[in-house]
Amino acid sequence: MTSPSTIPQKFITKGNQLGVVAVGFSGGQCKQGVDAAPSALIDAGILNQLRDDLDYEIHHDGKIHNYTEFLPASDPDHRGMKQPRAVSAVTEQLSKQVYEHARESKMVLTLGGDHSIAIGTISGTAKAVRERLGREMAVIWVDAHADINRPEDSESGNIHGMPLSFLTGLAKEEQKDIFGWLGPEHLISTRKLVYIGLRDVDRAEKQLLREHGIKAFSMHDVDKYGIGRVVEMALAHIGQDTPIHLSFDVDGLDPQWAPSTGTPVRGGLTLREGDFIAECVHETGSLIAMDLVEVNPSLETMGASETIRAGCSLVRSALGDTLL
Ligand SMILES: [Mn+2]
Repeated sequence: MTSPSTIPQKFITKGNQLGVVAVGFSGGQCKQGVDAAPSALIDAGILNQLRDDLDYEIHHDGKIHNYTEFLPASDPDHRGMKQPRAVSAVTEQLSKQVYEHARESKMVLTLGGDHSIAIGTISGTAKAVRERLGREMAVIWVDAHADINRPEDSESGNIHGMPLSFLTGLAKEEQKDIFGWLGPEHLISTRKLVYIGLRDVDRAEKQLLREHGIKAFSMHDVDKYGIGRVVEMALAHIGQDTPIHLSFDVDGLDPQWAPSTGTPVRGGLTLREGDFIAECVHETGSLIAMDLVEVNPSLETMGASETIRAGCSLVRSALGDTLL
């Protein structure tokens, strides 16, 4: 059984109020189906559980946003990026939605969608945190992939592999309708970014991580130190005086636990390790927002319900569910 969290919130005054944005968007990659994740997660009862078991007051417009009204008629590749104007337009809208919740000092939960949507979510919370608290926030990025390719470094051109290059300012684009809306208020520092779970990192990404001294705990580190020590080191790097945005790609988990995802990679986190990360981030009292992305219920008939259940568990854990 579950009960409301007893952890005091350090950076949000309305910690029991949860702004929810459901994003049915798959344009940051090429596989259909990841846009169906929010409704699958909601049908599985995630919002009811958060309301009934964890006592959150849910602020959700009841919609699964697919932003069709914002999609451009024509969207040719740019610097190798696929569907750049669509991803830009969608994330710009999402950024405003997340900002509106975060500005009111609520906890924010975004259900994706592919990971390109983090350009919207993180820019929205980063802006709200700057305005409301006058400080920078940190991002914990749990993922098999580093998602920090600059457009020219990407082999696939899929923007879900690039969000962190734009969010850290390592990639820039002058063209107004292709992420030109991102301003300094939307960005995060490479010093405030921490990865957990990496195991499929491109060569150019490895170089970026090294050059910029970005804190990253790969599966090698999880094997070497254990998940307890890894999370401890990740949180120590961030420090206690910094709000945290947790961006959780379900492919951070091993395909054994989350097979229904676009780019599964073997050798990942167990579901317990994933829940443990989420529980520890909640315990800090510093969590202000969470994304759950890349659940794709259409990819595996057998594994879809397993993956959805895993996703629900990660969200509950981050929002205060405990084993005891
Ligand atoms: Mn990702």
